[in-house]
Amino acid sequence: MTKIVEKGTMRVFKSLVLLFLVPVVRGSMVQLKNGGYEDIVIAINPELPEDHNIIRNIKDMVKEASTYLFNATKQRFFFKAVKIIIPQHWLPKSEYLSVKTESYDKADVIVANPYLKYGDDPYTLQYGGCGEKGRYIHFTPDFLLNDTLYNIYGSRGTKVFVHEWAHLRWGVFDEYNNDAPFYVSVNSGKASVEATRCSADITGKYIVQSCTGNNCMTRECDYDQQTKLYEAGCKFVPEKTQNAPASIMYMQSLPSVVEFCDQSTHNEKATNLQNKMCNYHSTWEVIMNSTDFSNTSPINSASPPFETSFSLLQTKDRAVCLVLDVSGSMAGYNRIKHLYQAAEIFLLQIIEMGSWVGIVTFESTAQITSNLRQIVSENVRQDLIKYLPKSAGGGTNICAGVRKGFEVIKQKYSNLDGSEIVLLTDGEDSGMSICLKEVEDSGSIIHTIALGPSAAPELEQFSDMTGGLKFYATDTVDSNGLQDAFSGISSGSGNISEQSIQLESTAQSVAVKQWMNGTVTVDSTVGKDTFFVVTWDRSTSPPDILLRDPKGKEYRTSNFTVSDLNLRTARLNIAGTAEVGDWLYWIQNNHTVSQVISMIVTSRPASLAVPPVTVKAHMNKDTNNFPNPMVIYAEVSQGFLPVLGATVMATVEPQTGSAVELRLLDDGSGADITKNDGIYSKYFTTFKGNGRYNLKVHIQGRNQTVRLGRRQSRALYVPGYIENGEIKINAPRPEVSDDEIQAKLGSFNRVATGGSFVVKNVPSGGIIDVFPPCKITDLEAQFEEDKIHLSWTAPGNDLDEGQADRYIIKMSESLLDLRNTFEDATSVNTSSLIPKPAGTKESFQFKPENVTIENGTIIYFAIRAIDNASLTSEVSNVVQAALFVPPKESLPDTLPTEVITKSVPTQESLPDTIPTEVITNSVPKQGSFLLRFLLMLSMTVSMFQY
Ligand SMILES: [Ca+2]
Ligand SMILES: [Ca+2]
Repeated sequence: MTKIVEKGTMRVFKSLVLLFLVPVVRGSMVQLKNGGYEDIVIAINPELPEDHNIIRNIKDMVKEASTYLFNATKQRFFFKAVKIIIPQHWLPKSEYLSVKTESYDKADVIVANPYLKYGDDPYTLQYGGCGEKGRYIHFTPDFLLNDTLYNIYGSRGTKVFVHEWAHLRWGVFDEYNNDAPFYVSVNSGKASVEATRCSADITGKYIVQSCTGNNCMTRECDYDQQTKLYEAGCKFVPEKTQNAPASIMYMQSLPSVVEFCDQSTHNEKATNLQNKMCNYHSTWEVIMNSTDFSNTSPINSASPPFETSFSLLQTKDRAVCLVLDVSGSMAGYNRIKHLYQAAEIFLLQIIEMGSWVGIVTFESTAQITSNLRQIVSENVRQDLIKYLPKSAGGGTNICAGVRKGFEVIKQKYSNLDGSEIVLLTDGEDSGMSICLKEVEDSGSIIHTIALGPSAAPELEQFSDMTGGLKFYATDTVDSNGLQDAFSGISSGSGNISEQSIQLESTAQSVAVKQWMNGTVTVDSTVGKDTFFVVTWDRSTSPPDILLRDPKGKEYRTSNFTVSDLNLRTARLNIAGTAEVGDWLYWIQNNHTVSQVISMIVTSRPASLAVPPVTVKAHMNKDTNNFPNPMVIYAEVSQGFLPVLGATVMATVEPQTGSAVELRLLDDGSGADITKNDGIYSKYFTTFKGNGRYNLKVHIQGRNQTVRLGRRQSRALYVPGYIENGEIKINAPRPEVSDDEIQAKLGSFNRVATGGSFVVKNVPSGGIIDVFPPCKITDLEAQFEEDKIHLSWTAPGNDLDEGQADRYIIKMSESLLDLRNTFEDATSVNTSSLIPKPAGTKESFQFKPENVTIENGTIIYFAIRAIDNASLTSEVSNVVQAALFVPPKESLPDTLPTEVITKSVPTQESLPDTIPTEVITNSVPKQGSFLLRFLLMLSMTVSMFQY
C-alpha cells in the first residue's frame, strides 16, 4: 500500500516537473544569480502625474520585501537589483539612465490607476498552470501611497509584494477563496464548517456585519438554511495575535505569518485554487519544484547578502528603423509587393505621432534609403513611403542590414538604448552569428519578421536576446500575414491612447464578378484616425468598393485613395471620429480573373478618458517539442477589466499545409484555468509538421452578451481582526455595480496577431494518437435524495478536442488516496455513461453502494477519461460530498451583538451599504430530504462571482 502511494506521488510530481521545464520567456528578463533576483522591471504607467513618493515607496517596499522573502524561503532568495521605468513626461534628472530593452509592456510589475475606480487590490495576472510564471503584478498608485491600506493588506513590503511575487515567479495560487469561503471538515468524528484557509491552525471567529450609515452591527454567523454552510456575508475574522506561521498565500497580513504552507501545515481540504491547480500540494512544495529552487542553495547568513539596488530608467521618444531584405528571393511570390503594402500600413497607420522612423534595405550590402525622420505630420508619413523598396536582387547579409539600422538610429541618439529595429528577411544567412554579440549588447530591441519557408532559422535569436517581437508570414496571400505582422509592432510604452488598434484583417479569393461582403463594428472606445484599407493582388485597378457607415453615408471606390506608388491598395481615412456602429462593405472583383481581396481596418482610441478594448494573444511557449501540447491564450480587456462573453477565434497557420481554426473559451474547463476572467484559452495539438507557425485571433463582441468582469489572483482583502477579544472590522471593499460596468461596453471587433512559434520533433508520415483527454477540472457533485449527482465539462479525445471513449469514476473517504492511488479506490459503475463531445456539460447520477450515510460522513469523488487509443487523462479535481447537520444552538438571537464603527479607511468613494456577497457553492435544492443533510461541495467554486 505504502509503495503504491509513493508511486502515485511520484507521478504527480513528474507532471509538475514537466511543466517546469517549459520556458515561458515572454516579457520578463529577470535573472536569478546566487539567490538574488536581478533585472526586475517595475514600470510606472505613462498616464501617472509626476510623484516621487511613488519611487520612494517602491524602493522601501522592495527593500523590506527582500528580507522577508529571504526568511520565508529559508535563506534562499532575495531581491538584488531592480530597474524602475519612469514616464517620459516626468522632468528629466541627471540620475536617470536611458531605458534599454526594458519596456512597460514587458515589465514584471506595473504601477497604474485602476479602471472604473475598481479599488486598490494588488493582484498578479496569472493564467498558466501550476508552476507557470504569471504575466505581471499590478499595484495602484493609491496602494503605494496610502498608508491606511496597511490594515487591509498588511505592510506593502514585508507582506504583499512577497505574496504577489510567489504568484508571478513560481506559479502558486491563492489559499483563500471569496467564492467558496467555507467547507465541511470532520475531525475525530465531529463535523464542522471551516473557513477556506491555510493553515487550518489559524484561529478566528465567523462574523457577519450589517451597517446603517456608519453604524455597524456585528454578530456571529448563522447557518444558511439551504447550503448548511455559513450565511451569505459571513466572514472569517482572524485573531490578530496567534501562533500560526503560515501562510503567505492565505493571509499575508497576519503578524504571525512568515512562511508558506508546506507539506506539514498544508490544508488540502480547503476549497481554494492552490489545491485545485496544484493537485492538493502545498505552495512550498511547488516552490521547491521550481528551477529557481534547484538552481540555488541556501545562503549561510541571517539576512540577505546585499541590500536591493535600484536604477531609474526614463523612457524617451520612440525611434524605429525598418531594415528590409531586398535580396533576389524577395522578387518571388510577389514578396516585394506584399512588403510594400504591409510597410505602407505601418508608416501611414500604425507608427505613433512623435516617433522617429528611418528605412534601410539590404542584400549583400546595406543602404540607408531614408534617414531618421520624426512623424510630425501626415506629410512626413507620405514622404517616407516613397523610400520603401520596389525591386529586389542580390544576396543576403543580415548583419550588414542591422548594422546600417544602428547607424540610422545614431543619427539622433548617441547610443542605441531603447531604439527598435524591425528586421524583415526571407533568406538564410550563415553569417548571422557574427553579429549576435553585437546585437545582444546594443541596447536596441530587434523585432523580427520571417517571410516564407526559407527565412534564417537563427532569426528569432535576435528577438529573444533583445526582448523583441517575433512574427512569421507565409506567402499565402489570403492570410494577410505580412500586414498583420507590421500592424502588431506598436509601441511598448504603455501609452495606449496613442496606439493603433486593429479592428479587422480578413482576405479571401474572389472569383470574377463575385463579391466579398462583411461588417466591421466601430465601438465607442475607438474611432480616431480610422482607416479602411482594401488590397488586391492581380489587377492594377481597384475592385468596386461600397462602404456604408452606421448612419447610411456611403463611400465608393472614388472616395478611396490609390497611390501611384502602389496600384494594389485603396485607402480611406475617415475624417474626425468614425461613427459608432456597424460599417458594412461590399467589394466586387471586376478583374478578368479571380484574385485575393483583403479588408484591413485600423483605428486609435477615441479619447484619453476611456481606455479602449484591447486584445493580447500568445502561445504558452515560443518553442515546442512534439508531442507536448501547446496552449493558445487571448486576453481581452478594457483598461484592466476583463471583457466577458466575446467570441474569440484563433487561426494557427503552419509553414506548410492549411491553417487551423479554433474557438477559444473562457469557461474554466480544459486549458482555461479560470472561468470568466477575460482570458480565453484552448489547447493546440494539430501540428502539421516542423517549423514556424503564426497565430492570429479574431474577436467579436455583441451588445447582448459582452460585459466586463473582475480580476483574480488578488491579495486578500482582510475583513478585519479580533484584537484582545474586540472585533475590528475594516470598511468593505469598494465595489462597482454591474450596471455601471455593463453600460460601458457595446459591440466591437478586434484582430490581434499572437506572433510566431517554432515546433520541433514532429514525426514525418502519419501521426499516431499521442494526446489523452485533458484533465477534468470542474467536477461538481450534488446530493439528490439518496443519490449522488456529478457534473463536469466533457474533455475530448485529444485534450479538449474531439470525443473521449469512456470515463472512470472513483470514490473514497480520503481525498489524498484519490489523488495518489486513484486505481485502488472504489469504482462507480459507469457502464451506462458515454462521453459527449468536448466542451459539452456532462451529468451522471448514481446511488452509492455499501456506504452508510450519517452526520459527518464525507465522500470524495474523482474522474478520469480514456480515449479510443486507451490514453488516460490525469485525475480530475477531487470533489467532496459531506453530510452535515448544523448544531441547533447556533441561533443568532442567543449571541451577543455589539456596535462598532468602521476602523479603516474613511474613503468618500466607499458605498454606504455593504456589498451583498453571495456564496456560490451551487448546492442543490434540498427537496424533501428529512434530515436536512448538507451536501457540501469541495471544488465547485465559481471563481468569478461574488
Ligand atoms: Ca479564462
Ligand atoms: Ca487522443
